[in-house]
Amino acid sequence: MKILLATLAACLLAGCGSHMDQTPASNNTSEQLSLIPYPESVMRMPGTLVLNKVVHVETADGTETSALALKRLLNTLDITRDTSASTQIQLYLVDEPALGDEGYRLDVDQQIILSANTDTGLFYAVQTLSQLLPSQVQANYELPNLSITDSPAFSWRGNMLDVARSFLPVAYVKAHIDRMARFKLNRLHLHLSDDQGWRVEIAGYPKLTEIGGASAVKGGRSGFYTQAEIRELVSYGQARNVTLVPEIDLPGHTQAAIASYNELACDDVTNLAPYNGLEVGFSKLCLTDPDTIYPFVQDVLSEIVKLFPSEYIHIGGDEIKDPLYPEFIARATRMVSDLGRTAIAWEEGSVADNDPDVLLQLWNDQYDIQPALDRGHQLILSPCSYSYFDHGNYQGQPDTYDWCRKEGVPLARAYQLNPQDFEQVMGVESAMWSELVHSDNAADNRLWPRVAVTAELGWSREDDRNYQEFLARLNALRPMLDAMGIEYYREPQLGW
Ligand code: TNX
Repeated sequence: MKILLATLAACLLAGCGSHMDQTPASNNTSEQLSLIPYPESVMRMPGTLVLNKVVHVETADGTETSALALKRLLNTLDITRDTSASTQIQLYLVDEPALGDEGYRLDVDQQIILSANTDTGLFYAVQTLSQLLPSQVQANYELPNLSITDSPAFSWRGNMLDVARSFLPVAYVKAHIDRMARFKLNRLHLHLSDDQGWRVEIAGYPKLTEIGGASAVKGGRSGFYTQAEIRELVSYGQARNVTLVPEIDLPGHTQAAIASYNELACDDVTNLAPYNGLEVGFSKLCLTDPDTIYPFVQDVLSEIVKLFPSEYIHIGGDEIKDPLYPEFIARATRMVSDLGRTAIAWEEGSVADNDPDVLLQLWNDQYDIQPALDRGHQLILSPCSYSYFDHGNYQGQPDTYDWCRKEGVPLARAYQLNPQDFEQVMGVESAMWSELVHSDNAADNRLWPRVAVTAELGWSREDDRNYQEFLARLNALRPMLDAMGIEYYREPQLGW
């Protein structure tokens, strides 16, 4: 119905000849636009718009983020702005409930018209436009006449960087935010603490970064983000509609905190040293000493919410066995809600008595999450055999894990995750753990091109997804990845 109405509207706007080619997303490969994620509805009209190097841009009030994104796009293509130019690019705020908070329409005809209910929607229209245009400066640009109406399947379209095992510098995180935004991803989950390192400055506990920030997994990078750097990253993300979601992993995976403040461990714990190994599941805050650990957790979370405006704060909760674990998780998730936010916990946290608005992040394919669904929890899907990008791009890739799937997680496998098979889904998130990923180039290799899969799973509907077409579109976007400086894995299925 929506498509029909859109067709009618486009007929009225464009004049409706028998030659009008309404191309549904998935049945005509040669006609597909090279877009990832693939939009909800694409109509191609005959003809093209030739975009000279001068355009007239008109923006409405309240479109600052998208207008800035458009400006950056035009700058990279050497397109200048002049109010007397014949080609116009217009950014409109409209009131069309069907587009939701993030949807948009992009019409290319005599002019280029971007419409959305929100600045965010317009930002995504600009990203679509950027994928339709080449990545390199040309003498002029040609766009097919079209009308795209688009909105995401899921509100949570995420990627996780483990900066705790091996640190990633501010410049890398910024580049990653830019790359995510190009694919309409909107949640960057930062795994900020683990056994091997503590990566965020906490003013009340300076040793967390003096000691905990100085260690890393063997061969990896140490370091931490100052609070000023975190603020800088948060606002960099805001300007690109990427929310930074902090994770402080509790109460396990805490050796770096324990090495910094020994009193966080129980008295009988003898290993209080910084850790640079690969084991998981050996450290924990002393759950029988609530007077010590809860004030610490409270103070840290209080500072975290001041730094990160994200509605959701991740408290970890993975891989620990302790009789007091459920009580800890319930207290920690409640602390987050008392701070005015909502907690996320890894799937194991579902054993605790949490409020049903707590989000659960599923990571073991086989985990029985049904009881938590029955209590009303929503899920972030990160099942490891599809979404763990520390696993190989191919079986046996050096410096990759294969504990979850011995064949690794090739591009095709990642694409097979069908979020629509699950219930109560907030969205999808791929994860790059960094025990074995120690440099920017290695991170690029593990993340790309697989993150493009996450983008399509999070945005496009099941009917609009087709792996062969995805490959063709991704291949066409290779120059864009190159222009962004991505040292991607040269995937043989793409002929790279
Ligand atoms: C499991 S997934 C972990 C991480 C490791 C990862 C390696 C999860 C919540 N915990 O601590 O880094 O496996 O693939």
